[in-house]
Amino acid sequence: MRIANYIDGVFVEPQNGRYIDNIDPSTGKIYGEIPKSTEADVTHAVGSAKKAFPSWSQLSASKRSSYLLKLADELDEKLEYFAKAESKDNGKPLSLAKKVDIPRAIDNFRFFATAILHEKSEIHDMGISGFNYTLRRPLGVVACISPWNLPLYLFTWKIAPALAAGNTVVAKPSEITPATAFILSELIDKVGFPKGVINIIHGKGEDAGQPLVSHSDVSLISFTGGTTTGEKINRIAAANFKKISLELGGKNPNVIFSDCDFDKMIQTTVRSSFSNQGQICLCGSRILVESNLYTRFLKAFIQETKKLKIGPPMDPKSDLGSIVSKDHKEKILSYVELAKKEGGKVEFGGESITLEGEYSGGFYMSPTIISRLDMSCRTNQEEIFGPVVTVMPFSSENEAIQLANNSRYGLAATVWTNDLKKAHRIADNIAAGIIWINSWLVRDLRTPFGGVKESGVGREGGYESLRFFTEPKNVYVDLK
Ligand code: TXE
Repeated sequence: MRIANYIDGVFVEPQNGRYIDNIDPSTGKIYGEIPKSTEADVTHAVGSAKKAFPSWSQLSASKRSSYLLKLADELDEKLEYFAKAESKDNGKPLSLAKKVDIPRAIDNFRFFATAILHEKSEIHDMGISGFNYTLRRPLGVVACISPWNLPLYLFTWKIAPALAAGNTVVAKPSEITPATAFILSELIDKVGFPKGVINIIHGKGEDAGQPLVSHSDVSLISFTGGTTTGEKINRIAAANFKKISLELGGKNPNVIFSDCDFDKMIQTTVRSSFSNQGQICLCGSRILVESNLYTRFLKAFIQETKKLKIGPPMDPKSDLGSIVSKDHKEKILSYVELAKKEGGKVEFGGESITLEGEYSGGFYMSPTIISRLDMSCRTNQEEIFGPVVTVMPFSSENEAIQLANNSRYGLAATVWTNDLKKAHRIADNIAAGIIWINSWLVRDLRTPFGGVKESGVGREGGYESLRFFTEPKNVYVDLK
């Protein structure tokens, strides 16, 4: 697969003619080429988005909606094809891509395509003296930068509301997983979006992402990725007064009380720990268990984790596929070594796994459970972003809250208890943007999504997204 940039409605090579290898993580082999775009390509893309902005922003909401709905229908028809491409590019089980990633990308388009049909303006009435009305207008050219863990899911989570609100877009998917954004650009072309409304640039963060977020004609940045990258981008945005939303890392607590529904909790905790090989910013990586349940929990959790099958992503029997890249697998395994040095006990897993035959060069590892660490160690403070969890006991509600909040991150948390009052109390006291009580990863696209502390700035989702991708303008009319 030779990937091309999509700029001004045309598939183009990077101007320097250079490419980087695209690696299939399930085999470790090169299977395609990705443009190594630079500032010249970004300038071209931003210029085309700028040219397209006046007419796109002036189209009626229903016209913009119909383009997005057509795109959703096209994607729906090719769900299987996109799921296979996602699984090959990322290493995630095909079953997950079919059930979660691609359906959610379709939903993103449908949700925002229809949400804009119901938008209305606000009026603040001042009686007989006058009134205010508030217009919400698109900003212009916006930059959408997405990561590799949920490639099309997060790419569309940004471009759908940006386009629906009337902005034109330059989007950069992760260079580690560019395939589905590329084949989406083929569908965008087929649907016939006006030229320049959506431009997709491929390449590395420093070569293509940085010039994009720095460009003076880009007025808004929506970014999901690592906290260090987010900090760098935030500095650029601040110096240039750009509107910004940052969805960054997490080190989410999963707080389990002994009065919970044990079977449901165990099944869900296995998923919240190891889905997508633990490479979801919402995974619960610090498991806190009430001490009177600790031994029973650990035994059952290990028993259920043992049942997970690690295998080729395309195999329907695989629960875990491969880690996204060699570098990332090495990073995860280095944290397992660190955990041992910090006094942790590997209760299960912690190993690199080599499959047979054509998959022998793939990046596989076992789901890993570590105990006996305290909250202050690096293993419990730094985002590992892999199939590695720690398990710790707590003896009171207050201690659970303290441990949960002992983190520089604050994205999500899960609470397991059948005591309704306690559940609400804990939800209120944990510093995080998203709390699930007796569940995990239930997503309603209308709800605000994002984190506190080093997990990010701002919220996206539902009307939060439509507000983020527009600028309010208040107009006062004097009647006196
Ligand atoms: O992410 P990066 P990486 C975490 C996770 C992971 C770590 C690093 O802990 O180990 O981040 O992952 C683009 N200007 N998460 O290195 O670099 C880049 O090309 C503009 C959590 O893969 O943040 C890609 O498109 N753009 C996370 C995107 O930023 C830049 C998901 C994300 O890449 C850039 C992924 C720059 N200077 C990783 N540098 C989550 N919260 O979901 C890079 N990029």
